[in-house]
Amino acid sequence: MAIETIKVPDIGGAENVDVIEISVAVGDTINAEDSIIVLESDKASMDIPSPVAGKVVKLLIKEGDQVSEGAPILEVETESAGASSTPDEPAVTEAPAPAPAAEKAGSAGEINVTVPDIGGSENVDVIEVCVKVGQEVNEGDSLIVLESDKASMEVPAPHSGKVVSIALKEGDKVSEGSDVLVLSSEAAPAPAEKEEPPKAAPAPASAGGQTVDLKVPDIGGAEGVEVIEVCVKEGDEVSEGDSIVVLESDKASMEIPAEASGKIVSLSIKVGDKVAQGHIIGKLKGEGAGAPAAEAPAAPKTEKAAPAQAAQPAPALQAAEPAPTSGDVYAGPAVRKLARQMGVDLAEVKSSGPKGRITKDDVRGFVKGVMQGRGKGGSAAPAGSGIPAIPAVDFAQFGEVEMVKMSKIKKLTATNMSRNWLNIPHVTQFDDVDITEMEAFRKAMKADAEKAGVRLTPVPFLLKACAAALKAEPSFNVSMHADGEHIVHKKFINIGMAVDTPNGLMVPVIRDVDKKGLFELAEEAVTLAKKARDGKLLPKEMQGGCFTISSLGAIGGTGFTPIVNAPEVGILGVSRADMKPVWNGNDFEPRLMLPLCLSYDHRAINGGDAGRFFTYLASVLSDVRRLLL
Ligand code: CAO
Repeated sequence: MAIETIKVPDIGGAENVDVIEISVAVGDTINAEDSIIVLESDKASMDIPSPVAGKVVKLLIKEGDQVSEGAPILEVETESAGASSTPDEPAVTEAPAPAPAAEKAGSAGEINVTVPDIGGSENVDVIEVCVKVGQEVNEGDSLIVLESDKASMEVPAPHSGKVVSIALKEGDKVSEGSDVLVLSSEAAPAPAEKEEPPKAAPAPASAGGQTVDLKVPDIGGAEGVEVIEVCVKEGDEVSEGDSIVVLESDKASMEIPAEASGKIVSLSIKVGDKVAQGHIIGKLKGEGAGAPAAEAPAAPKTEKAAPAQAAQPAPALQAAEPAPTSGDVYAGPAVRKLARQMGVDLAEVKSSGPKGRITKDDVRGFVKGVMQGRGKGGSAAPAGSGIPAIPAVDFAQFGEVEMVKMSKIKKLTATNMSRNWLNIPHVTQFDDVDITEMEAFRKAMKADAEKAGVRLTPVPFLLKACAAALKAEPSFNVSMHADGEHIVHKKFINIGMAVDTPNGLMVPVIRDVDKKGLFELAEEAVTLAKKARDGKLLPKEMQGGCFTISSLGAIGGTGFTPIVNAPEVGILGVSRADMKPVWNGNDFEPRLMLPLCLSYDHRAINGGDAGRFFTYLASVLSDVRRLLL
């Protein structure tokens, strides 16, 4: 056992760098290369990895401290005195520049593409293979994506050609020189001349009181790069190095810093513009008097570039990150990796770190929030669904308002409706069904029904007809299994009936509809509807439905699009029957037409099934004698 003091490694000469996150606590067991703290300069944020494995016994700094190379960070109890506490190699290195994949001559017309210089990183994970054998690629197309614990980077094709074979797969570990793939090319170039990392554009360190153009510096030859954020506005005072705009290509995002201190006189680009090297961003009036100062390098910094080489842009970084929907996403590599592992879009995460930086805890908190929100309900779309929330409005500003608390049932209905609407790809089909004969029969049977103590409305007929259609077209009597891989076919026919109650919508379920007569169904429908309105339904009386009928016939309307009552896959909406002139081949005849709308879950049911179900249902309602067949 030995106690090692871990110190801040070479961080590119940066001094008094803020400690913005301590990633470990006393008592934690850490592995070599685990991130222990996050530092942030004005140019970059960087995870400092532990050079040794062991148990953290003492923290020697706290968040908010400022540190330079050599500052003690923490003490680790290790198995034995081993690695130097201040590694020779800088612990934080710049992620590699976007050098195209290296290439070696293979057989005639074929080039063996290898991993280029990736900043000395070794055994870097291949997290994505972007091409397939046989695929034509253009020079610069991404071949693979690599990810170390410090950065993710795309390896672009060194020239155009066809992928002949691929030498690696996702999950492999590679270093500089590892074989990537073989590329055939009619004009295979001579062995690659490795591209130099893009040079910083010369720029005046001070404009010396003069008005100078702010230009996009050398951004590695990238063209048509999108401006995703303009960080300043006209009249702003900026210091040399302050970010003016953020650019994002499909391979990297990079901040363009001010080349000198001064005042922004004008801006000539806006978010969404596409730019390339030399594009004029705006004009800057320099501080003080005098001629422009001597040329000094100024270059974009990437979000992940470590200060050790921050003056060199590395636009190949970040490609594997989920593309932020906002240029404001501000997070270190370890946080980005965690977010990617958890499938979190950082643009949706609320930051709590200094200067709006997203921390690991923010990502974890976001995931926790999403998980806790699941099943809890609420009428809004779940966090993380990507659906923007409906903004809160103070309606009192427009006139008098009254706040009424939603009943439990209304809240539950809101949750279920949102869930079903968002989860189910709905299709709604409409038809007008001739129920002239059915209505005549119903009226004829009314007296008998009353003698039997029941009220015969159209609903029992609809129940009976739907049961027959579910039997004839069993594709509607199913549910999607939660595993997403099975369909559950039901051998029973229970039908739910939407009931409008003062407390909200309730759906009691009538069991074994296919085995019951019209009077029995009428009686049960009335009893359950009354129980629903009196708030006396038992949970079991609302469970086990295979299909739902939502009748607005007594209320009115000519059609609507009912929402499927998951896990059922179909619902019949019934509107008000009306006398309509129907062409019988010779004349228009007055017929009682019932407008029906059938919504179904298109994951489980296809249009053909729905057409057959609906046609059968219509035939039964048009001629109820068919129910006897
Ligand atoms: N067209 C014309 N008249 C109709 C009709 C239709 N489609 N459906 C019912 N009627 C008539 C009935 O025949 C009855 O008249 P008679 O007494 O002369 O026979 C009258 O309207 C009243 O019927 P009812 O509402 O008492 O009974 P019902 O069986 O038609 O409906 C129930 C029962 C529980 C379905 C209904 O009361 C109800 O709550 N409907 C609302 C359902 C709902 O809210 N759906 C929307 C859910 S999604 O938001």
